[in-house]
Formats: sequence, C-alpha cells, structure tokens
Amino acid sequence: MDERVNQLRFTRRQFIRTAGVVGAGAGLTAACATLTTPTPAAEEAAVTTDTMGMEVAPVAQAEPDYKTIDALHKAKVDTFLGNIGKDDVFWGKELPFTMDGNTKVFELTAKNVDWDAGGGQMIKNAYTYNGIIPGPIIRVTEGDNLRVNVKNEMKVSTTIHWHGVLAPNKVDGVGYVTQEPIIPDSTYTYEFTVKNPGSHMYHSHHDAAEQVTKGMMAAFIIEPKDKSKDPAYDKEYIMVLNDTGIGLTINGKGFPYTQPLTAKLGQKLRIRYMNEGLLIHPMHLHGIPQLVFSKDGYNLASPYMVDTLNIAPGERYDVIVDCNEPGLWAYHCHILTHAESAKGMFGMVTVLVIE
Ligand SMILES: [Cu+2]
Repeated sequence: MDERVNQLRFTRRQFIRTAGVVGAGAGLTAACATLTTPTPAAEEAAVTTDTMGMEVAPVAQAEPDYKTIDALHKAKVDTFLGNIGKDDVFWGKELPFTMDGNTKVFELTAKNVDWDAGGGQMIKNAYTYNGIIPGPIIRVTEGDNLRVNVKNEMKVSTTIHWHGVLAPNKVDGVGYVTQEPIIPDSTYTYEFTVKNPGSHMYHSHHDAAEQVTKGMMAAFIIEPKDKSKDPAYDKEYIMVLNDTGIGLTINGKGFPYTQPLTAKLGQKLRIRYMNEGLLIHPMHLHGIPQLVFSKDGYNLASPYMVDTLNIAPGERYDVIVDCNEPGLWAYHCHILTHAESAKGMFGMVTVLVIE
C-alpha cells in the first residue's frame, strides 16, 4: 500500500469523525456507510463511492505526486492490455439445451463459489448459476417452448424471475407470491413459451439484493422469428452491469480484468446493455456514437443517436455501433467514481478496439 493511499484513508477517517459531530453530517455518514458495503472487490468502489460525498476535498488537498499517480495509471492499462484474450468466459457462455419433443430443456444449478472479480479480488461465497458470473446465456427463439430445471446446491433458498419475459403468472418466480422458494437440495422446474423477442434477463427474486448483486444474474435473449425487424449487425456483445455485492463490474469483472470489444473497420456491433446493479450507469463510448434501437426488448419507433446512454437498474438497451474509426476507444461508465481513481482506471471500464 503506497503512502498516498494511506494518507487518503487517514484524511477520510478524520472527516468521518468530524462529520459525526454535526447532526446533519451524521446522517450522511450513515448513508455512506450503507453504500460502501465492504466487500474485497468493492475496496476501490468504497473509496470512490465516498467521493459522491466528500472524498474529493482530501484528494485536492493531498500533495500531488504525479509520478506515482501516472505509474499506477499505466500499470492498470498495461495489465488490461496483457490480459486481452485470457478470459474466455467474459463475453458469456451460452447454456446448452436438450430437446424433449418440441420443448427445449435447460439445466441450471444454483451454487456458491468463490468468484474472482479481477486480479485475485475474491468474493467469498458468491451466488452463481452454474458457477459463473453472469450466469450462462439462455438464448431461444420467439415461440419456443422452454423447460428450465433449477437445482439448488446452496445453503439458502432461491427463486428465478424471468425479467422482461412475458410468461404465465405461475412461473413469475417470486417467493410466496407465485411459488414456494426453492429450498436447499431441491430442484424446481419452470415451463413456459416465450413470446416477446429482445434482450431480457433472469435473476434471483429471493433475498435479491444479496443474491443478485453477488452474482445470480444473467442474460435471457429471445431472438425474433423475423430477424429483419432488427437492424443488421456483424457481431454481438452483452454487457451485464453490476455495482454492489461483487463491486463495480462489467460481466462480473472490474477493469483492468475486463476484456475489450473488438471489431474490424466497417463492422457493425450490436451491444446489449443490462443493468443488474442497484445504481444507474451512463455508459459512454469514445469516438463513435451509439444508435439506440431497443429499450427493454421493445424496438423503438424512432431509434436515436447518443454518445452516453444512461442505464437504470432493471433496464436493457440495445444499440448499434458503426465501427468506422480505427483505434482504441475508451468505453466506460461516466459516473467517474465508477471508473477512475488516483490509483488509475478501475471498475466499469473497457475498450473498443477497431482494426
Ligand atoms: Cu456507473
């Protein structure tokens, strides 16, 4: 731990003590404490979440040591570049299925694993589907019949909600509202037909602030029967955003352990954003605008261009990026305390590489 960080920590403790004396400040301090649930991977997030309140002042007052700050920034970028291509799960794994008559049968296992949110920042007993965060992608086609068997190998109960998917009430997945929770060592089966195409999600709906933010979240893609309703694209990426239990992450990892999006000059990318966190995340791509054509799986009558797209918890957006400028384009959440600190970039940051 370098001296500067220690100094910041000390200044922060001093601030909190001072704020605690003042009535109004005490409330703020309590709010900060709630926001900064201390998980290992959220360490930097904790420091920066405080920045929303007061961390800025100590940073400005500290003697800036540009060589140290620059070296820390460079080290992060070097690590990112050195890690490219070394995480084959980052952009998602599709869940295989078997056929039973005309029904697609999927198998999910809810289990606790220790999850590496990047660089060995282990999240002990993260909640997962099939051991990965996000869980495996379920990809089906409009009109398909589905059966999903969920085996619970955890020590706590769970349920699955099919977020955005129009399905009968009995499979809605809310404990004690539409079903009994899936208790440890039991298996539960959901069966339904998918009707509405688009980018959806599945996640726990039982102790969800804990289970979802610590990993029980995944993409549920329903391809339209008639693909001509969507714009044309060459390649697809899914970004599942999260910010709490496993820290500020894209697809379960924080920068520099995120992976880049890659494209050849002239290719069009489809990016599916999904926010499974508890905070908003305005996702900003440098250099190239994003054409927003779908919200929550519903294609827009009038698609529109943005360079920054704000994604609230539970929301999904689909955009097209026309990769017409070569280079390494930074791509990050523009709440800067979700992306960069004196220790360099971290959290919700990646890069679009166009060659
Ligand atoms: Cu953010």
